[in-house]
Amino acid sequence: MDGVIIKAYGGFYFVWTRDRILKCAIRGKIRRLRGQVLVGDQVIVQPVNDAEGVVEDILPRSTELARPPVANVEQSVIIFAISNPEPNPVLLDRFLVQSQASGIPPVICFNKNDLAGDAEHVKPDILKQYEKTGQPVFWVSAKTGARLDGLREALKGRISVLAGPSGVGKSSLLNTLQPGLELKTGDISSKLKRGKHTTRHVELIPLAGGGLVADTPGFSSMHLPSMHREDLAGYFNEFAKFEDGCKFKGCLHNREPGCAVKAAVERGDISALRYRHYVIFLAEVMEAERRY
Ligand SMILES: Nc1nc2c(ncn2[C@@H]2O[C@H](COP(=O)(O)OP(=O)(O)O)[C@@H](O)[C@H]2O)c(=O)[nH]1
Ligand SMILES: [Mg+2]
Ligand SMILES: [Zn+2]
Repeated sequence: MDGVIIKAYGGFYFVWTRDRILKCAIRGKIRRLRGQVLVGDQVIVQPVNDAEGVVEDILPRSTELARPPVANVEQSVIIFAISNPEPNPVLLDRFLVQSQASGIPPVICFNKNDLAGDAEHVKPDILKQYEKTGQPVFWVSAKTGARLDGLREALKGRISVLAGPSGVGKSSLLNTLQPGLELKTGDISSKLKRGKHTTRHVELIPLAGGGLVADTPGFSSMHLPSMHREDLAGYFNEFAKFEDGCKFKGCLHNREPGCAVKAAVERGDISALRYRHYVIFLAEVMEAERRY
């Protein structure tokens, strides 16, 4: 039968077969043939009893994420809180670019909407601009469980990774989606104290509604993946419909005259905030190009 590796521990692989989890050894021949085994790998298993089996083969991967190391990820869920901690839109855009550049389509989830009544906390207008980026946006509350249906639907039948800063409620969301899970959650200060020494072993969590989710600290590198300067605009989806109007082919929408993207920003058809982030990232990409 086939399954997905959801955890590696103590030399064993835990394989989810849709109705159970089998603790499996792997044939030495397969390990030699296929190299590193990753969480997310699709495998063929031979059950030896109700709880144990042997991995007979590993199927080819569709994607391979380096950090966190997970195979066959089909979607990232980029989570920010509308407040506490204050959302950082440039970091959100960085996650959006990193995910797309890794070949993984992102969805956006804004958590802690129960705090929306708290005027001093929230800057919802900034976050509302993300409704226009072409990525699905879910406004939820892990605390009250409000409006989780859309997110639950998006997770169904796929392998997803959660990404987002510490304290935005990634683990809380999974606990709410999957009662009984009881992942550790906590306040931000205690997390910072625990620091970088916590082991980052990756694990996929099977959801009752269908789907597998990795609760990870997110893309741990803040650097943009290496890319050509011309590629960056492709990760700002709402630029696409204006690009044909640029005077120069290969326009970087930066200092070129006759740029239709900049004109759209001036008219307010493209968010000025998003455009500013594009210009920041463009400088980074060009700087990296110079170094290599
Ligand atoms: N008010 C509110 N607090 C939340 C919500 N979700 C999580 N929290 C709190 O935010 C803190 C961090 O949550 P946690 O799930 O550990 O965040 P993670 O670091 O992203 O996994 C905890 O104190 C949670 O109780 C929410 O929807 N509303
Ligand atoms: Mg967590
Ligand atoms: Zn242009």
